[in-house]
Amino acid sequence: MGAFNKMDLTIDTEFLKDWKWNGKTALITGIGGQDGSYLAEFLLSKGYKVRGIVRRASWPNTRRVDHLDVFDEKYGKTEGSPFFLLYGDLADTISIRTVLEKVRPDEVYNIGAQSHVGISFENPESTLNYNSLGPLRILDAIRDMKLNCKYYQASSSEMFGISSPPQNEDTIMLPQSPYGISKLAAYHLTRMYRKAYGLFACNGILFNHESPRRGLNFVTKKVTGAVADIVVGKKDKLVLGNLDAKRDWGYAKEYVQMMWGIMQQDSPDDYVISTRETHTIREFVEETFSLVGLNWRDYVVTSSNYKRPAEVPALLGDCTKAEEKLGWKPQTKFKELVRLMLAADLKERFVERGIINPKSAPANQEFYLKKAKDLAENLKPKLFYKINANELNSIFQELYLILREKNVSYEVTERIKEELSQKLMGKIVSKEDLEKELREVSVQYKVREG
Ligand code: NAP
Ligand code: F7E
Repeated sequence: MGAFNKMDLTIDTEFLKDWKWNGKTALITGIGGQDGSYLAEFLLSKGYKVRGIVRRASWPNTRRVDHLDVFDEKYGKTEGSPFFLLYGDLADTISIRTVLEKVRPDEVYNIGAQSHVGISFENPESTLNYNSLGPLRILDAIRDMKLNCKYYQASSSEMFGISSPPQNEDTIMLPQSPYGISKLAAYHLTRMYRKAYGLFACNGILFNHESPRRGLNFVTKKVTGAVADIVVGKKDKLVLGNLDAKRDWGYAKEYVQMMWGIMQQDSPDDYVISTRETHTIREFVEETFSLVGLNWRDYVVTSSNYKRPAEVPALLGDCTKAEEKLGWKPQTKFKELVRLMLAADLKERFVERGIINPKSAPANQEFYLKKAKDLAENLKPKLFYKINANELNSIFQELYLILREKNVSYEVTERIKEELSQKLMGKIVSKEDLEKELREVSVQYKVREG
Protein backbone atom coordinates (compact mmCIF):
# COMPACT_ATOMS: atom_id res chain seq x y z
CA MET A 1 0.00 0.00 0.00
CA GLY A 2 1.06 3.58 -0.55
CA ALA A 3 3.66 5.10 1.71
CA PHE A 4 2.56 7.73 4.20
CA ASN A 5 2.59 11.19 2.68
CA LYS A 6 4.31 13.30 5.31
CA MET A 7 2.42 16.45 4.39
CA ASP A 8 -1.03 15.20 5.34
CA LEU A 9 -2.18 14.16 8.76
CA THR A 10 -3.69 11.08 7.19
CA ILE A 11 -3.70 9.86 3.66
CA ASP A 12 -6.19 7.43 2.36
CA THR A 13 -4.59 5.10 -0.17
CA GLU A 14 -7.13 2.36 0.31
CA PHE A 15 -8.89 3.29 -2.93
CA LEU A 16 -5.78 2.30 -4.87
CA LYS A 17 -6.30 -1.34 -3.93
CA ASP A 18 -9.57 -1.53 -5.84
CA TRP A 19 -8.51 0.48 -8.90
CA LYS A 20 -10.25 -0.65 -12.07
CA TRP A 21 -9.95 1.28 -15.35
CA ASN A 22 -13.05 3.28 -16.32
CA GLY A 23 -11.82 3.53 -19.93
CA LYS A 24 -10.62 7.14 -19.63
CA THR A 25 -7.16 8.69 -19.44
CA ALA A 26 -6.42 12.06 -17.89
CA LEU A 27 -3.32 14.15 -18.39
CA ILE A 28 -2.38 16.59 -15.60
CA THR A 29 0.20 19.34 -15.97
CA GLY A 30 1.54 20.51 -12.60
CA ILE A 31 0.83 17.10 -11.07
CA GLY A 32 3.63 17.62 -8.53
CA GLY A 33 1.90 20.70 -7.10
CA GLN A 34 -0.68 21.01 -4.35
CA ASP A 35 -3.75 20.65 -6.61
CA GLY A 36 -2.10 18.21 -9.01
CA SER A 37 -1.47 15.69 -6.26
CA TYR A 38 -5.05 15.83 -4.90
CA LEU A 39 -6.51 15.73 -8.40
CA ALA A 40 -4.40 12.67 -9.29
CA GLU A 41 -5.68 10.85 -6.21
CA PHE A 42 -9.26 11.87 -6.96
CA LEU A 43 -9.14 10.77 -10.62
CA LEU A 44 -7.49 7.46 -9.70
CA SER A 45 -10.31 6.90 -7.21
CA LYS A 46 -12.72 7.32 -10.14
CA GLY A 47 -10.88 4.69 -12.20
CA TYR A 48 -8.98 7.01 -14.57
CA LYS A 49 -5.54 6.24 -15.84
CA VAL A 50 -3.58 9.29 -14.76
CA ARG A 51 -0.52 10.66 -16.53
CA GLY A 52 1.33 13.64 -15.18
CA ILE A 53 3.82 16.10 -16.62
CA VAL A 54 6.76 17.03 -14.42
CA ARG A 55 9.66 19.19 -15.40
CA ARG A 56 13.24 18.28 -14.81
CA ALA A 57 14.53 19.50 -11.44
CA SER A 58 17.88 19.14 -9.71
CA TRP A 59 16.13 17.92 -6.55
CA PRO A 60 12.93 15.83 -6.45
CA ASN A 61 9.78 17.84 -7.21
CA THR A 62 7.46 14.83 -6.96
CA ARG A 63 7.25 14.58 -3.17
CA ARG A 64 3.50 15.16 -3.15
CA VAL A 65 2.81 12.19 -5.46
CA ASP A 66 5.56 9.78 -4.43
CA HIS A 67 3.02 7.70 -2.51
CA LEU A 68 1.26 6.95 -5.82
CA ASP A 69 4.18 4.91 -7.13
CA VAL A 70 2.57 1.84 -5.55
CA PHE A 71 1.40 0.63 -8.93
CA ASP A 72 4.96 0.45 -10.29
CA GLU A 73 5.67 -3.03 -9.01
CA LYS A 74 2.62 -4.52 -10.71
CA TYR A 75 2.55 -2.52 -13.96
CA GLY A 76 5.87 -0.70 -14.40
CA LYS A 77 5.59 2.37 -16.62
CA THR A 78 3.46 0.59 -19.17
CA GLU A 79 0.35 1.58 -21.10
CA GLY A 80 -1.71 -0.46 -18.63
CA SER A 81 -0.42 1.32 -15.54
CA PRO A 82 -2.92 3.47 -13.61
CA PHE A 83 -0.32 6.14 -12.93
CA PHE A 84 2.96 7.46 -14.24
CA LEU A 85 4.86 10.66 -14.87
CA LEU A 86 6.45 12.03 -18.03
CA TYR A 87 8.97 14.79 -18.43
CA GLY A 88 7.70 17.96 -20.05
CA ASP A 89 7.66 21.71 -19.68
CA LEU A 90 4.95 24.28 -20.37
CA ALA A 91 7.61 26.41 -22.05
CA ASP A 92 8.60 23.61 -24.42
CA THR A 93 6.17 23.11 -27.31
CA ILE A 94 7.92 19.95 -28.52
CA SER A 95 7.55 18.29 -25.13
CA ILE A 96 3.87 19.22 -24.92
CA ARG A 97 3.09 17.77 -28.34
CA THR A 98 5.16 14.62 -27.68
CA VAL A 99 3.33 13.93 -24.43
CA LEU A 100 -0.09 14.57 -25.99
CA GLU A 101 0.78 12.20 -28.86
CA LYS A 102 1.97 9.49 -26.44
CA VAL A 103 -0.88 9.76 -23.95
CA ARG A 104 -3.81 10.66 -26.24
CA PRO A 105 -5.82 11.79 -23.19
CA ASP A 106 -9.59 12.10 -22.90
CA GLU A 107 -9.23 15.00 -20.47
CA VAL A 108 -6.37 17.47 -20.02
CA TYR A 109 -6.15 19.38 -16.73
CA ASN A 110 -3.76 22.28 -17.22
CA ILE A 111 -2.94 23.21 -13.65
CA GLY A 112 0.81 23.69 -14.00
CA ALA A 113 1.88 27.30 -13.49
CA GLN A 114 4.22 29.73 -11.82
CA SER A 115 1.54 30.19 -9.18
CA HIS A 116 3.10 32.71 -6.76
CA VAL A 117 1.69 36.21 -7.17
CA GLY A 118 4.51 37.97 -5.29
CA ILE A 119 7.22 36.20 -7.29
CA SER A 120 5.46 37.08 -10.56
CA PHE A 121 6.59 40.69 -10.00
CA GLU A 122 10.19 39.46 -9.92
CA ASN A 123 9.88 36.92 -12.77
CA PRO A 124 7.20 38.45 -15.00
CA GLU A 125 8.47 37.13 -18.32
CA SER A 126 8.66 33.43 -17.36
CA THR A 127 5.35 33.80 -15.52
CA LEU A 128 3.65 34.88 -18.74
CA ASN A 129 5.53 32.24 -20.71
CA TYR A 130 4.36 29.34 -18.51
CA ASN A 131 0.94 30.69 -17.54
CA SER A 132 -0.26 32.25 -20.81
CA LEU A 133 1.80 30.70 -23.60
CA GLY A 134 1.75 27.29 -21.86
CA PRO A 135 -2.05 27.02 -22.19
CA LEU A 136 -1.84 28.36 -25.75
CA ARG A 137 0.68 25.64 -26.65
CA ILE A 138 -1.64 22.93 -25.29
CA LEU A 139 -4.85 24.34 -26.77
CA ASP A 140 -3.31 24.78 -30.18
CA ALA A 141 -1.78 21.30 -30.14
CA ILE A 142 -5.20 19.83 -29.30
CA ARG A 143 -6.68 21.78 -32.22
CA ASP A 144 -3.90 21.03 -34.65
CA MET A 145 -3.59 17.31 -33.75
CA LYS A 146 -7.39 16.98 -33.84
CA LEU A 147 -7.40 15.31 -30.43
CA ASN A 148 -10.80 14.38 -29.13
CA CYS A 149 -10.21 15.63 -25.63
CA LYS A 150 -11.61 18.06 -23.10
CA TYR A 151 -9.47 20.87 -21.65
CA TYR A 152 -9.56 22.40 -18.15
CA GLN A 153 -7.78 25.71 -17.48
CA ALA A 154 -6.79 26.59 -13.90
CA SER A 155 -8.04 30.17 -13.83
CA SER A 156 -7.84 32.28 -10.73
CA SER A 157 -9.68 34.82 -8.58
CA GLU A 158 -6.52 36.96 -8.96
CA MET A 159 -7.97 37.93 -12.35
CA PHE A 160 -10.60 40.04 -10.52
CA GLY A 161 -7.86 42.18 -8.95
CA ILE A 162 -9.36 45.39 -7.62
CA SER A 163 -12.97 44.66 -8.59
CA SER A 164 -15.21 45.02 -5.54
CA PRO A 165 -16.35 41.86 -3.77
CA PRO A 166 -18.34 39.67 -4.11
CA GLN A 167 -16.98 38.50 -7.46
CA ASN A 168 -18.67 36.08 -9.89
CA GLU A 169 -18.38 35.00 -13.53
CA ASP A 170 -19.77 38.37 -14.73
CA THR A 171 -17.55 40.61 -12.61
CA ILE A 172 -15.15 42.85 -14.47
CA MET A 173 -11.56 41.58 -14.34
CA LEU A 174 -8.90 44.09 -13.29
CA PRO A 175 -5.77 42.07 -12.43
CA GLN A 176 -3.02 43.71 -10.39
CA SER A 177 0.03 41.52 -11.02
CA PRO A 178 1.91 39.78 -13.84
CA TYR A 179 0.40 36.57 -12.44
CA GLY A 180 -3.17 37.91 -12.63
CA ILE A 181 -2.56 39.21 -16.13
CA SER A 182 -1.01 35.91 -17.26
CA LYS A 183 -4.07 34.03 -15.98
CA LEU A 184 -6.46 36.48 -17.63
CA ALA A 185 -4.77 35.89 -21.01
CA ALA A 186 -5.10 32.12 -20.54
CA TYR A 187 -8.74 32.52 -19.49
CA HIS A 188 -9.51 34.40 -22.73
CA LEU A 189 -7.50 31.98 -24.87
CA THR A 190 -9.54 29.10 -23.40
CA ARG A 191 -12.80 30.89 -24.24
CA MET A 192 -11.50 31.79 -27.68
CA TYR A 193 -10.55 28.15 -28.53
CA ARG A 194 -13.98 27.10 -27.30
CA LYS A 195 -15.80 29.62 -29.46
CA ALA A 196 -13.59 29.70 -32.55
CA TYR A 197 -12.66 26.01 -32.84
CA GLY A 198 -15.42 24.27 -30.88
CA LEU A 199 -13.07 22.77 -28.28
CA PHE A 200 -14.56 21.48 -25.03
CA ALA A 201 -12.48 24.00 -23.09
CA CYS A 202 -13.47 25.24 -19.61
CA ASN A 203 -12.24 27.69 -16.99
CA GLY A 204 -12.42 26.92 -13.29
CA ILE A 205 -12.11 30.35 -11.63
CA LEU A 206 -10.92 29.12 -8.26
CA PHE A 207 -10.54 31.33 -5.23
CA ASN A 208 -7.66 30.64 -2.82
CA HIS A 209 -7.55 27.04 -1.72
CA GLU A 210 -5.11 25.65 0.78
CA SER A 211 -4.11 22.39 2.46
CA PRO A 212 -1.23 20.77 4.32
CA ARG A 213 0.35 20.32 0.87
CA ARG A 214 0.33 24.08 0.13
CA GLY A 215 3.67 25.53 -1.03
CA LEU A 216 5.74 26.85 1.88
CA ASN A 217 5.78 30.46 0.74
CA PHE A 218 2.03 31.05 0.56
CA VAL A 219 0.74 32.95 3.53
CA THR A 220 -1.44 30.23 5.13
CA LYS A 221 1.26 27.55 5.07
CA LYS A 222 3.87 30.09 6.17
CA VAL A 223 1.75 30.91 9.23
CA THR A 224 0.79 27.35 10.26
CA GLY A 225 4.39 26.21 9.66
CA ALA A 226 5.79 29.05 11.74
CA VAL A 227 3.44 28.35 14.65
CA ALA A 228 4.52 24.69 14.61
CA ASP A 229 8.18 25.83 14.56
CA ILE A 230 7.58 28.21 17.46
CA VAL A 231 5.91 25.49 19.53
CA VAL A 232 8.90 23.13 19.15
CA GLY A 233 11.40 25.94 19.77
CA LYS A 234 12.80 26.14 16.22
CA LYS A 235 11.74 29.76 15.71
CA ASP A 236 10.64 32.73 17.77
CA LYS A 237 9.49 35.18 15.10
CA LEU A 238 7.29 35.29 12.01
CA VAL A 239 7.81 38.02 9.42
CA LEU A 240 4.82 38.83 7.20
CA GLY A 241 3.71 41.52 4.75
CA ASN A 242 0.25 43.04 4.37
CA LEU A 243 -2.10 41.77 7.10
CA ASP A 244 -5.15 43.71 5.89
CA ALA A 245 -5.83 41.87 2.61
CA LYS A 246 -8.91 39.64 2.61
CA ARG A 247 -9.09 36.21 1.05
CA ASP A 248 -11.79 33.59 0.49
CA TRP A 249 -9.94 30.43 1.56
CA GLY A 250 -11.19 26.89 0.87
CA TYR A 251 -9.77 23.38 1.04
CA ALA A 252 -7.83 22.19 -2.03
CA LYS A 253 -8.89 18.57 -1.65
CA GLU A 254 -12.51 19.61 -2.18
CA TYR A 255 -11.77 22.14 -4.95
CA VAL A 256 -10.11 19.58 -7.26
CA GLN A 257 -13.36 17.60 -7.30
CA MET A 258 -14.99 20.60 -8.95
CA MET A 259 -12.29 20.64 -11.66
CA TRP A 260 -13.52 17.19 -12.60
CA GLY A 261 -17.18 18.23 -12.15
CA ILE A 262 -16.74 21.12 -14.59
CA MET A 263 -15.41 18.67 -17.21
CA GLN A 264 -18.39 16.30 -16.82
CA GLN A 265 -21.03 18.86 -17.90
CA ASP A 266 -22.84 18.53 -21.23
CA SER A 267 -21.28 21.71 -22.55
CA PRO A 268 -18.08 23.58 -21.74
CA ASP A 269 -18.40 26.64 -19.51
CA ASP A 270 -16.66 28.79 -16.85
CA TYR A 271 -17.35 28.56 -13.11
CA VAL A 272 -16.38 30.38 -9.92
CA ILE A 273 -15.48 28.05 -7.01
CA SER A 274 -15.28 29.63 -3.56
CA THR A 275 -16.55 29.35 0.03
CA ARG A 276 -18.54 32.64 0.28
CA GLU A 277 -16.47 33.59 3.36
CA THR A 278 -13.67 36.12 3.51
CA HIS A 279 -11.11 36.85 6.24
CA THR A 280 -8.10 39.09 6.63
CA ILE A 281 -4.59 37.66 6.85
CA ARG A 282 -4.56 39.06 10.42
CA GLU A 283 -7.58 36.88 11.28
CA PHE A 284 -5.84 33.80 9.88
CA VAL A 285 -2.77 34.58 11.98
CA GLU A 286 -4.81 35.25 15.11
CA GLU A 287 -6.79 32.04 14.74
CA THR A 288 -3.66 29.91 14.21
CA PHE A 289 -1.76 31.27 17.23
CA SER A 290 -4.84 31.11 19.45
CA LEU A 291 -5.25 27.38 18.72
CA VAL A 292 -2.03 26.75 20.66
CA GLY A 293 -2.83 29.37 23.30
CA LEU A 294 -0.32 31.99 22.11
CA ASN A 295 -0.83 35.68 21.42
CA TRP A 296 0.24 36.39 17.81
CA ARG A 297 1.34 39.91 18.73
CA ASP A 298 4.21 38.44 20.74
CA TYR A 299 5.69 36.80 17.62
CA VAL A 300 4.60 38.49 14.41
CA VAL A 301 6.42 41.41 12.84
CA THR A 302 5.70 42.96 9.48
CA SER A 303 8.19 43.92 6.82
CA SER A 304 7.91 45.70 3.50
CA ASN A 305 9.98 42.81 2.05
CA TYR A 306 6.78 40.78 1.86
CA LYS A 307 4.56 43.55 0.56
CA ARG A 308 3.71 43.55 -3.14
CA PRO A 309 4.10 46.48 -5.54
CA ALA A 310 0.33 46.24 -6.12
CA GLU A 311 -2.13 44.36 -3.94
CA VAL A 312 -5.50 42.69 -4.42
CA PRO A 313 -7.33 44.01 -1.36
CA ALA A 314 -10.41 41.81 -1.04
CA LEU A 315 -11.62 38.58 -2.63
CA LEU A 316 -14.96 36.99 -1.87
CA GLY A 317 -16.43 34.53 -4.35
CA ASP A 318 -20.07 34.36 -5.33
CA CYS A 319 -20.34 30.71 -6.42
CA THR A 320 -24.09 30.63 -7.14
CA LYS A 321 -23.58 29.21 -10.65
CA ALA A 322 -21.45 26.29 -9.39
CA GLU A 323 -23.91 25.63 -6.58
CA GLU A 324 -26.81 25.45 -9.00
CA LYS A 325 -25.17 23.62 -11.90
CA LEU A 326 -22.46 21.51 -10.28
CA GLY A 327 -23.99 20.94 -6.85
CA TRP A 328 -20.96 22.66 -5.27
CA LYS A 329 -21.11 22.88 -1.49
CA PRO A 330 -17.87 23.64 0.35
CA GLN A 331 -17.51 21.48 3.46
CA THR A 332 -14.33 22.92 4.96
CA LYS A 333 -14.40 26.58 5.84
CA PHE A 334 -11.98 28.98 7.52
CA LYS A 335 -11.71 27.64 11.10
CA GLU A 336 -11.62 23.98 10.12
CA LEU A 337 -9.04 24.74 7.43
CA VAL A 338 -6.74 26.45 9.95
CA ARG A 339 -7.05 23.49 12.33
CA LEU A 340 -6.30 20.85 9.74
CA MET A 341 -3.31 22.72 8.32
CA LEU A 342 -1.87 23.44 11.75
CA ALA A 343 -2.38 19.88 13.01
CA ALA A 344 -0.54 18.48 9.98
CA ASP A 345 2.41 20.87 10.50
CA LEU A 346 2.53 20.06 14.20
CA LYS A 347 2.61 16.35 13.45
CA GLU A 348 5.48 16.84 11.01
CA ARG A 349 7.51 18.85 13.56
CA PHE A 350 6.78 16.44 16.43
CA VAL A 351 7.98 13.50 14.34
CA GLU A 352 11.03 15.44 13.15
CA ARG A 353 12.00 16.31 16.75
CA GLY A 354 11.32 12.81 18.11
CA ILE A 355 8.49 14.16 20.29
CA ILE A 356 6.21 11.46 18.93
CA ASN A 357 6.82 8.15 17.25
CA PRO A 358 5.57 8.22 13.64
CA LYS A 359 4.48 4.59 13.86
CA SER A 360 2.12 5.20 16.74
CA ALA A 361 1.14 8.78 15.83
CA PRO A 362 -2.62 9.23 16.17
CA ALA A 363 -4.66 10.63 13.28
CA ASN A 364 -6.87 13.06 15.19
CA GLN A 365 -6.24 16.81 15.11
CA GLU A 366 -7.08 17.28 18.79
CA PHE A 367 -4.09 15.22 19.91
CA TYR A 368 -1.63 17.55 18.15
CA LEU A 369 -3.37 20.76 19.14
CA LYS A 370 -3.51 19.70 22.80
CA LYS A 371 0.16 18.65 22.84
CA ALA A 372 1.11 21.92 21.16
CA LYS A 373 -0.81 23.89 23.78
CA ASP A 374 1.07 22.08 26.56
CA LEU A 375 4.43 22.80 24.91
CA ALA A 376 3.46 26.43 24.25
CA GLU A 377 2.64 26.91 27.92
CA ASN A 378 6.37 26.52 28.67
CA LEU A 379 7.22 29.22 26.17
CA LYS A 380 5.23 31.86 27.91
CA PRO A 381 7.72 32.76 30.68
CA LYS A 382 10.31 33.50 28.01
CA LEU A 383 8.14 36.17 26.45
CA PHE A 384 9.57 39.65 26.39
CA TYR A 385 7.55 42.73 27.25
CA LYS A 386 8.18 46.31 26.42
CA ILE A 387 6.93 47.93 29.59
CA ASN A 388 4.28 50.57 29.06
CA ALA A 389 1.65 52.14 31.33
CA ASN A 390 -0.77 49.22 30.93
CA GLU A 391 1.94 46.69 31.60
CA LEU A 392 3.00 48.62 34.71
CA ASN A 393 -0.53 48.57 36.05
CA SER A 394 -0.75 44.81 35.83
CA ILE A 395 2.73 44.48 37.38
CA PHE A 396 1.55 46.64 40.30
CA GLN A 397 -1.47 44.43 40.80
CA GLU A 398 0.89 41.49 41.27
CA LEU A 399 3.16 43.59 43.45
CA TYR A 400 0.31 44.62 45.77
CA LEU A 401 -0.50 40.97 46.33
CA ILE A 402 3.11 40.03 47.08
CA LEU A 403 3.62 42.96 49.44
CA ARG A 404 0.31 42.44 51.18
CA GLU A 405 1.32 38.84 51.86
CA LYS A 406 4.53 40.15 53.40
CA ASN A 407 2.63 42.76 55.46
CA VAL A 408 4.45 45.68 53.85
CA SER A 409 2.74 48.98 54.65
CA TYR A 410 0.73 51.00 52.10
CA GLU A 411 3.21 53.88 52.22
CA VAL A 412 6.18 51.66 51.44
CA THR A 413 4.24 49.87 48.71
CA GLU A 414 3.65 53.24 47.01
CA ARG A 415 7.37 54.10 47.25
CA ILE A 416 8.26 50.74 45.67
CA LYS A 417 5.78 51.43 42.92
CA GLU A 418 7.38 54.76 42.18
CA GLU A 419 10.86 53.28 42.14
CA LEU A 420 9.81 50.42 39.87
CA SER A 421 8.09 52.81 37.46
CA GLN A 422 11.29 54.78 37.00
CA LYS A 423 13.34 51.66 36.61
CA LEU A 424 11.13 49.74 34.19
CA MET A 425 9.21 52.20 32.03
CA GLY A 426 10.10 51.72 28.33
CA LYS A 427 12.48 48.80 29.05
CA ILE A 428 12.24 45.41 27.38
CA VAL A 429 12.29 42.65 29.98
CA SER A 430 11.44 38.99 30.07
CA LYS A 431 8.64 37.79 32.26
CA GLU A 432 11.13 35.72 34.27
CA ASP A 433 13.33 38.80 34.92
CA LEU A 434 10.29 40.79 35.87
CA GLU A 435 9.21 38.26 38.45
CA LYS A 436 12.76 38.13 39.83
CA GLU A 437 12.81 41.91 40.09
CA LEU A 438 9.51 41.96 41.98
CA ARG A 439 10.71 39.33 44.41
CA GLU A 440 13.97 41.18 45.04
CA VAL A 441 12.29 44.54 45.55
CA SER A 442 9.77 43.18 47.98
CA VAL A 443 12.43 41.30 49.94
CA GLN A 444 14.64 44.43 50.10
CA TYR A 445 11.82 46.54 51.46
CA LYS A 446 10.77 43.87 53.88
CA VAL A 447 14.36 43.85 55.18
CA ARG A 448 14.53 47.67 55.30
CA GLU A 449 11.18 47.92 57.01
CA GLY A 450 11.83 45.04 59.35
P1 NAP B 1 1.56 24.84 -7.12
O1 NAP B 1 1.49 24.02 -5.88
O2 NAP B 1 2.51 25.97 -7.21
O3 NAP B 1 1.86 23.82 -8.33
C1 NAP B 1 2.21 24.28 -9.60
C2 NAP B 1 2.76 23.12 -10.40
O4 NAP B 1 3.10 23.59 -11.70
C3 NAP B 1 4.03 22.51 -9.82
O5 NAP B 1 3.96 21.12 -9.92
C4 NAP B 1 5.11 23.06 -10.75
O6 NAP B 1 6.23 22.22 -10.86
C5 NAP B 1 4.36 23.09 -12.06
N1 NAP B 1 5.01 23.96 -13.02
C6 NAP B 1 5.43 25.25 -12.86
N2 NAP B 1 6.01 25.70 -13.97
C7 NAP B 1 5.98 24.68 -14.87
C8 NAP B 1 6.44 24.54 -16.19
N3 NAP B 1 7.07 25.54 -16.83
N4 NAP B 1 6.24 23.36 -16.81
C9 NAP B 1 5.61 22.34 -16.18
N5 NAP B 1 5.16 22.41 -14.92
C10 NAP B 1 5.34 23.58 -14.27
O7 NAP B 1 0.12 25.43 -7.49
P2 NAP B 1 -1.33 24.96 -6.98
O8 NAP B 1 -1.68 25.70 -5.76
O9 NAP B 1 -1.39 23.50 -7.01
O10 NAP B 1 -2.24 25.57 -8.14
C11 NAP B 1 -2.59 24.80 -9.27
C12 NAP B 1 -3.04 25.73 -10.39
O11 NAP B 1 -4.18 26.46 -9.98
C13 NAP B 1 -2.03 26.78 -10.81
O12 NAP B 1 -2.19 26.99 -12.18
C14 NAP B 1 -2.43 28.02 -10.05
O13 NAP B 1 -1.97 29.16 -10.72
C15 NAP B 1 -3.93 27.87 -10.09
N6 NAP B 1 -4.67 28.44 -8.97
C16 NAP B 1 -4.34 28.15 -7.70
C17 NAP B 1 -5.11 28.64 -6.66
C18 NAP B 1 -4.77 28.30 -5.22
O14 NAP B 1 -5.27 29.00 -4.32
N7 NAP B 1 -4.02 27.26 -4.97
C19 NAP B 1 -6.23 29.44 -6.92
C20 NAP B 1 -6.56 29.69 -8.24
C21 NAP B 1 -5.78 29.17 -9.26
P3 NAP B 1 7.56 22.39 -9.93
O15 NAP B 1 7.24 21.65 -8.67
O16 NAP B 1 8.62 21.77 -10.75
O17 NAP B 1 7.74 23.86 -9.69
O1 F7E C 1 -1.08 35.71 -0.40
C1 F7E C 1 -0.62 38.53 1.88
C2 F7E C 1 -0.40 38.77 0.40
O2 F7E C 1 0.66 34.34 -1.53
C3 F7E C 1 -2.32 35.97 0.19
C4 F7E C 1 -2.14 31.65 -5.25
O3 F7E C 1 -2.51 30.32 -5.07
O4 F7E C 1 -4.28 32.48 -4.56
C5 F7E C 1 -2.91 32.54 -4.28
O5 F7E C 1 -2.43 33.87 -4.42
C6 F7E C 1 -2.31 37.37 0.79
C7 F7E C 1 -1.80 38.47 -0.13
O6 F7E C 1 -1.80 33.99 -2.04
C8 F7E C 1 2.55 37.51 3.31
O7 F7E C 1 0.01 40.12 0.16
C9 F7E C 1 0.98 38.91 3.78
O8 F7E C 1 -2.62 39.58 0.02
O9 F7E C 1 -0.91 33.23 0.10
P1 F7E C 1 -0.69 34.26 -0.93
P2 F7E C 1 -2.38 34.90 -3.20
O10 F7E C 1 -1.48 35.99 -3.59
O11 F7E C 1 -3.77 35.27 -2.81
C10 F7E C 1 -4.66 32.89 -5.88
C11 F7E C 1 -6.15 32.73 -6.02
C12 F7E C 1 -3.89 32.20 -6.93
O12 F7E C 1 -4.36 31.97 -8.02
C13 F7E C 1 -2.42 32.05 -6.69
O13 F7E C 1 -1.88 31.03 -7.53
O14 F7E C 1 -1.42 37.37 1.91
N1 F7E C 1 0.63 38.27 2.64
N2 F7E C 1 2.16 38.45 4.20
C14 F7E C 1 1.57 37.40 2.32
N3 F7E C 1 1.66 36.52 1.29
C15 F7E C 1 2.76 35.72 1.26
N4 F7E C 1 2.88 34.81 0.27
N5 F7E C 1 3.76 35.82 2.20
C16 F7E C 1 3.70 36.70 3.24
O15 F7E C 1 4.61 36.76 4.06
